[in-house]
Amino acid sequence: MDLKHPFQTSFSTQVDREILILEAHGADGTIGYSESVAGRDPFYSEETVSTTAVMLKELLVPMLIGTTIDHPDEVSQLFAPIRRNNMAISAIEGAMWDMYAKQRGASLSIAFGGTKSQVQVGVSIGLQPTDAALLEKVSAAVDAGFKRIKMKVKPGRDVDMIRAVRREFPDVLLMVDANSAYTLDDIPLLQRFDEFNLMMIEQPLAHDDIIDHAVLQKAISTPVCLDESIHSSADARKAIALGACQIINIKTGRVGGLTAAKKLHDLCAEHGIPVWCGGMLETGIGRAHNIAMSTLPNFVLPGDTAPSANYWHEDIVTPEITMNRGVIDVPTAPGIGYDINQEALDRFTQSMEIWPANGAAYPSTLSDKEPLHVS
Ligand code: OSB
Ligand code: MG
Repeated sequence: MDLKHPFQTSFSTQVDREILILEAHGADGTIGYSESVAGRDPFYSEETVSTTAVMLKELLVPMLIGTTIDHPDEVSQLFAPIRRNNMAISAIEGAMWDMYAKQRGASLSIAFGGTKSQVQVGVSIGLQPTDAALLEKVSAAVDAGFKRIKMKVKPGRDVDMIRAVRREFPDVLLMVDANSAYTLDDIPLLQRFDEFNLMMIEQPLAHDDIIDHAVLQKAISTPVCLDESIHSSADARKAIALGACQIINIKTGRVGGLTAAKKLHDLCAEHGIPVWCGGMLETGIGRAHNIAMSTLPNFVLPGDTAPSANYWHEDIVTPEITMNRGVIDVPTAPGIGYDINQEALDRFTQSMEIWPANGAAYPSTLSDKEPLHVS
């Protein structure tokens, strides 16, 4: 799917997304939907579309098929012996959550234990070629009512750029995301961010670091938020104990699913660490899961759950996800709460693979598709 605008971070420029969509067909005909957030390249994390497909096909689906699951938490338990591969696990676990909610006639939010009927929405703005182009983007985002603005930064596109935005927008809730572009040698530079009253700086240091972030947090007043470094509740516990961050961004894909995300959320709540929902340029399917997750009570900061039109010319859910002045009304229909735009999904689908359960019959429309070759 082509993005409306290229999305540039310190690690890559994305112009489109290749996305693995998973449909889980229940014996009763219920279909659960989910999306793997893995990218085409292993630049955000080690997982990719291909590794996700291999893990699902060769390991996760065979483990799940034939297993009786009474609650999606059991999916998380079933896969607990597997090291990492969180995005692949999250994809299959998310589809089971959707199916579970639909079978109970409950929205995913309610089935999951969410408590909010609306979620607060921020926007993530990629690196722009010039400050003027960035100011235009920020201005449009402020006009649209986003509850906070996040800008990507990297060495050479930081202090002067942030100053230019702050000068024009002195009161807007502003934060930056470095996606691991700095090192401890940059402490003097990162200290200069302190004058801009940023809500937080997200993942300034290495993707696999917790210790250096604790050193940095002691040297700057801007709160550090961790993204890439946190794959589990255990990671979060260590980061909190060391003082490596004051805020955590939770992404279902990165932490291995909704059940794992809730555990992490609860741990953060116990320690007074606010959380927010990160984004991975999802389609409406992954976005719907993110919205449901954001209804847990400790998601107190606006998330990267911008509406469909921020990313896509056409989304694969219907109605598309919309917001009103930075607020999304949580859907109340069963499961993810949005229908699939099947015509669009079929049009975007380049290949499909069916993993049958014990010889059960599949709708012929599915088997018409070209198989996906992952090896
Ligand atoms: O670091 O939060 C990130 C997109 C892809 C990979 C990593 C990140 C992002 C974003 C975009 O910041 C968030 C969104 O989906 O709007
Ligand atoms: Mg981030």
